[in-house]
Amino acid sequence: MKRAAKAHMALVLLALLVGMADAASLKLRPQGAELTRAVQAALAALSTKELPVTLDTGGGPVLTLGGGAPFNPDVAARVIVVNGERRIEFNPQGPLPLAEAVRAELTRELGLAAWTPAASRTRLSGADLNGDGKIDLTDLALLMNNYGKAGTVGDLNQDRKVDDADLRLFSAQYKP
Ligand SMILES: [Ca+2]
Ligand SMILES: [Ca+2]
Repeated sequence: MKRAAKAHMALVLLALLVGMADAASLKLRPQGAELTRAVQAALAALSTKELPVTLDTGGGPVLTLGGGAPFNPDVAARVIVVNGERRIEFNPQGPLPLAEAVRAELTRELGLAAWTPAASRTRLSGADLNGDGKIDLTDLALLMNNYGKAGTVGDLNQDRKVDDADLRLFSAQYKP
């Protein structure tokens, strides 16, 4: 049997299993209630049942509404580095509503193709193993090649081995 056919069969079998919900947590440190709400609303718009996207304020860039220096009135936000710490400052009088500015900046920060659940799943689930922006049978073939091995390619849950748990995570993200 060809590898793709074998992979496809594995997937069909897996589809019968209950998909294990994964989650992506993003390290961001929004300051203040208004900005925190805007960030949480933005992440909620990325979330799906298969891949909830949650906020982890234990690290990552600091997000502030306003900054230490005056803004160019044309910019919605700017990224600066203070003492080695990355800060994203949003212009309170900027050209975009805060919710839009947050989405635009985080789209760039996270390297998303768009602020959509599909783009977030591709970028954040770890299932796009070859990094080509699609989750497809090529990725499943890579996973199957490493199945049963210790390694990182195909290790979606990062426990340093590639096994059924990773295959279940993959199948939860794969939308043919
Ligand atoms: Ca891929
Ligand atoms: Ca694993």
